[in-house]
Amino acid sequence: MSDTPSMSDLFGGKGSGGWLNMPRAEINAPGDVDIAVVGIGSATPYTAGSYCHDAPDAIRAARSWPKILEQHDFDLFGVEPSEGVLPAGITAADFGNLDVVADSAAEVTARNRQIIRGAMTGLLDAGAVPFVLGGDDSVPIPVLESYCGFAGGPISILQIDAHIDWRDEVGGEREGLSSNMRRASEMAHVGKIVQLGARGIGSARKADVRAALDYGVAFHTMRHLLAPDGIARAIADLPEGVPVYIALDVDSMDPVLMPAVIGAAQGGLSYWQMMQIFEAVAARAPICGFNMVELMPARDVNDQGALMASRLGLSMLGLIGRQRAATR
Ligand SMILES: [Mn+2]
Repeated sequence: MSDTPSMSDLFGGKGSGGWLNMPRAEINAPGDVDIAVVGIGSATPYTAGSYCHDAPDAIRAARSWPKILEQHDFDLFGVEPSEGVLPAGITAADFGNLDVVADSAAEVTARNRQIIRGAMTGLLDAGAVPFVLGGDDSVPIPVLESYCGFAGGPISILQIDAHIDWRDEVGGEREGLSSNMRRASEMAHVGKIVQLGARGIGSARKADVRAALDYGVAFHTMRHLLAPDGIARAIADLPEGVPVYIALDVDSMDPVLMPAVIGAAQGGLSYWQMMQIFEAVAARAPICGFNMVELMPARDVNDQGALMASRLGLSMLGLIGRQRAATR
């Protein structure tokens, strides 16, 4: 650690709570919290390793000083005076990290997915909005499976990612990080899938793009998002009022802004474009879940990636909070 003062040093040291110094809670006793933050370091890593396993704690460490949620946030509220990030009466808690293991052995990953489904189902049954800090991009598969009995009915998915993740399998693994949207498309409770930000070269091949188009995915590639009204047109493809799950891969951002990724693709989203996307979704449909995956702490530079991830999460938290408050 360096001796350079941090924001935490300036504004009251390290909090004793969870991410953003939220109260901590137990996954086995969800209570009636509105927004449930859960760290899920691993689900089904490839044999190359679970390189995002420590991301939830890196995100927590980046921005968690006392009172942070009670300060005024100019990104969410401009100069409209606010009491803090969450509206009065809206609660959020950090449920810590699930007891998953960073190992690609089949029996381990099957247990990881079972643990994840158990935790998510419990939170959804309690009426909370799951807010997942991953983990690699295999984490959303068991999370999305958990919506099969969701009281809100069928869901849409908004994926924000440089990569489309439509591989049927990679090296025989069907539950891995390159297959999440393909697996989601097979779930009976998943309807419209809108995918934003595709660019560059990832694992996708001709047949994968074809399968996604055949399913009816609305693709808005990075190039299209940059066209006039590109973001508004993309979000208009989400069915209005249908609960939407937001699957965010942080490599959707430009690697200059988000260095802590394994799949860096040039020409990505900026911070304010991401804010525009978040605000447009929040105005379009109730957000029934959120995941932020693929932060790779070993690739980070001066905590820049972790700080960005924490900031993006903070914005999403505030928007979900406002949505919940408006429907009370
Ligand atoms: Mn990706």
